[in-house]
Amino acid sequence: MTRTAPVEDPGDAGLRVGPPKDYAAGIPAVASSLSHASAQMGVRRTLLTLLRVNQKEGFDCPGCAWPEPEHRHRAEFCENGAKAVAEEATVRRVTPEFFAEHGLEELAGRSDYWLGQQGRLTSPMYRPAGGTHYRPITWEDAFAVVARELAALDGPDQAAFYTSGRASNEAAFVYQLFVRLLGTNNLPDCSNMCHESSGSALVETIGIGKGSVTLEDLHEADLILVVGQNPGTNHPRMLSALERAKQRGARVVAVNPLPEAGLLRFKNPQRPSGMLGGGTQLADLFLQIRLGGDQALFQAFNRLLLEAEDDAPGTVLDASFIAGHTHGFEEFAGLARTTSWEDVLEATGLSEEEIRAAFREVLAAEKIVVCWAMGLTQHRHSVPTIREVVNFLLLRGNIGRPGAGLCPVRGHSNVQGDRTMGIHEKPGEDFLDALGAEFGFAPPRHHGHDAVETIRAMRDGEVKVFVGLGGNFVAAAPDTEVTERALRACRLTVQISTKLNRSHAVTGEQALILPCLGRTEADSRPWGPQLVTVEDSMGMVHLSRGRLPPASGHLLSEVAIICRMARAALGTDDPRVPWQDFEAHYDHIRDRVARVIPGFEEFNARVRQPGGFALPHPPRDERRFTTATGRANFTVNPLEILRVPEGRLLLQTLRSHDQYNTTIYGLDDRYRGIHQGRRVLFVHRDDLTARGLVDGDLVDIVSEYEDGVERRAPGFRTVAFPTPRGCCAAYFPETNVLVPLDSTAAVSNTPTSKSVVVRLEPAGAAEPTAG
Ligand SMILES: Nc1nc2c(c(=O)[nH]1)N[C@H]1C(S)=C(S)[C@@H](COP(=O)(O)OP(=O)(O)OC[C@H]3O[C@@H](n4cnc5c(=O)[nH]c(N)nc54)[C@H](O)[C@@H]3O)O[C@H]1N2
Ligand SMILES: Nc1nc2c(c(=O)[nH]1)N[C@H]1C(S)=C(S)[C@@H](COP(=O)(O)OP(=O)(O)OC[C@H]3O[C@@H](n4cnc5c(=O)[nH]c(N)nc54)[C@H](O)[C@@H]3O)O[C@H]1N2
Ligand SMILES: [Mo]
Repeated sequence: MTRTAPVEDPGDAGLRVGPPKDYAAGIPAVASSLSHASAQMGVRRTLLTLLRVNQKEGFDCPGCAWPEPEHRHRAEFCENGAKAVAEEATVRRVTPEFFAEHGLEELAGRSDYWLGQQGRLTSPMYRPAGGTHYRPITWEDAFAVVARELAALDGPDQAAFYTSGRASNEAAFVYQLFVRLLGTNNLPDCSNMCHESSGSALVETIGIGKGSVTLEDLHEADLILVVGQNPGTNHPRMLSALERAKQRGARVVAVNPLPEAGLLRFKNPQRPSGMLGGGTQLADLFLQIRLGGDQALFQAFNRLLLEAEDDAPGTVLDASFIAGHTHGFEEFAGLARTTSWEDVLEATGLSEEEIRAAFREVLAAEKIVVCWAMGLTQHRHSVPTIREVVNFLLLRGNIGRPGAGLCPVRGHSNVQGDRTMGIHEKPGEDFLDALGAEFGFAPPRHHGHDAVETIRAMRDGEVKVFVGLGGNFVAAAPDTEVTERALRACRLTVQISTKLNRSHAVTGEQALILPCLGRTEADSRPWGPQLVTVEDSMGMVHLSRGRLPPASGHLLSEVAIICRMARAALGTDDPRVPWQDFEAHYDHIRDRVARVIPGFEEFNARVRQPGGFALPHPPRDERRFTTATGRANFTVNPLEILRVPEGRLLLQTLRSHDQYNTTIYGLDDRYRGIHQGRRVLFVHRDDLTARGLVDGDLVDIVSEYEDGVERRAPGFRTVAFPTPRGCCAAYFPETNVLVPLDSTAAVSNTPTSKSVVVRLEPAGAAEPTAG
């Protein structure tokens, strides 16, 4: 197979900035997905592959966790799903010769874009201590290295096992089993940096950390609030659901600091008329809120609801729901009534009239759904903010009835399933009891490290072996310099991956790359082709079956890699787990899942029914709340206002249209008018002027934090942009260097990637730093 790798890092030399778009999708989206896919796969492979995405006999789209509609269009994929597939089904290859040619030091100096463009990993590779290059290793020897280094630890808590949300249910289940048999709960995962705040707030208030709506609920809603989310780029298929709801008369209110194209208007590429016409106007109202202002906004709504009820008793709140199903109303209402407009206007940056206009939509709606993503979860006060969203829905009984509810929109395609399978550093007692009983062992009960705690532990020499089941921990984690130092301090780092990324270049003393099959590829085992399962954002479990021939004859499935690693580490004569049966036929794994995890009874049979099956969700299904009080909990959350010192800005780090987290597909961000560059900083024109800057100036972004450390991201081009005054935005992972490790959300410990206090300096003003 020939490698057609791009020769050089293109850098930002060709950066062009145009006006932002006010609509998403349409013909440019179809054209973009096909051209990107053809460049990676060729035309024939593109068509054959894309036709299988999310079809009943095909594979689950590795793009995002948005659920499949029941009646699928022949092309139920979107521009960004197509790019995610092309990225995996590419014909480019990273071979042992590649690693002989490119040493670790060189790789560490390459951009994420360049690394990803090299193609699929093909063979297991090993970097011995002190080695400058990776060299080939057999699978058997690779597992022996892992076993040796695990055995050399003082205890199992000196190892950490990361999971990224693409791992299948089957891989996740055997992975956590292996880790707990070793004796640790050190299972950090991408959730810790993503929707952990949602899980924390929801478990406490409704008893389950998952959203309470189905796709049908969205279609039936009267009002959908889309808060802190950019679906046009990150969940494009959600736009079809919003469009459908609108056709039934729903109203949509978007709450976002940025006028994101997909929130404003949508041209549906699945329908010919949608490609050409003006498209559907999606948002009826757009609240351009300050970063971190959402807690105040929902508190204002809650106060207005209580007042409206006072004015017309018995007509606004759902008194019987509140009395019959909730706890803590009086205490909550007491504080809510004292919410001050002055605080609300300061925190949100909105006018009272704008908030009252949105409130009229709220009052007019019988059934309300609130959707949210990273704009709500990655702030210091994210958990109180989401609790306030729950209060808002509880007041009118908008949880557990059709057309209404909570809709945290998940990121990775199986991140929710991985948590269901036990990927959790703080597992529940019931889960551990069931796991221990099934496999005849005593699982560790003490909590393990989450992502941020894992970085600290590696930095401090307390964790010495790091294993990553997918993902790109080095680039996804905050405080890049600290994280890189932490990983370099390990004895061994192991990455189970499909594609080359920064985590292969920044390694421990020894490092292993274990290349695995992707979703699109056929997983042939002695007992026939294997299927895996995933759970979408709305708790539907279904099959995924790859068809393409594997990228290389040396690849193993994730399940096979974990089972063999477990056998090597725990001993081949360990009778507790039939790792070889598990690896040979995944039905054996599913049989065990069925016995350990509630809701998976008859797993093998039910998941083979068309469309799979829905997991139970007590609040949604029967208005049952498995909280400490046995009811849905109203909560009291003192308002937090993010105040920024004089002359500073609040920076949010977000995704461009041409990336999947740390995977950079290309250098355009079409909807925001950016072409051929990524080091851009979106700032309000008046904030530029106030600093003596103009659009196009080159600046360093310097983050300031209470630890006194100054973190610097050099060389960003300013772009005058319609963002609220005092707020700015730039892409991750380039700006992760600015997010302080210790700056995390209360309760969930999620890095505050959406509120970093920064100042701007003319580029190059500071002394150059080493590295
Ligand atoms: N194509 C593509 N799809 C993806 C991904 C990808 O990288 N590429 N990533 C996947 C993953 S893992 C995830 S978690 C999701 C992420 O999906 P999103 O959460 O949509 O991703 P972000 O780019 O982080 O965008 C955050 C949005 O919230 C807004 N925002 C920021 N701060 C605030 C705030 O304080 N209040 C409000 N109201 N809004 C705010 C931003 O302006 C932006 O529109 O997407 C998933 N899908
Ligand atoms: N500053 C800032 N930082 C953030 C965020 C932010 O908004 N701002 N967002 C956070 C969020 S929401 C998330 S979810 C994390 C994402 O963190 P991660 O999930 O760790 O990162 P990804 O970039 O999604 O991982 C991409 C890599 O996964 C591997 N991969 C892809 N498919 C497969 C597969 O099928 N199997 C295996 N084994 N490997 C595969 C490939 O090698 C690829 O390079 O980043 C977080 N970091
Ligand atoms: Mo995520």
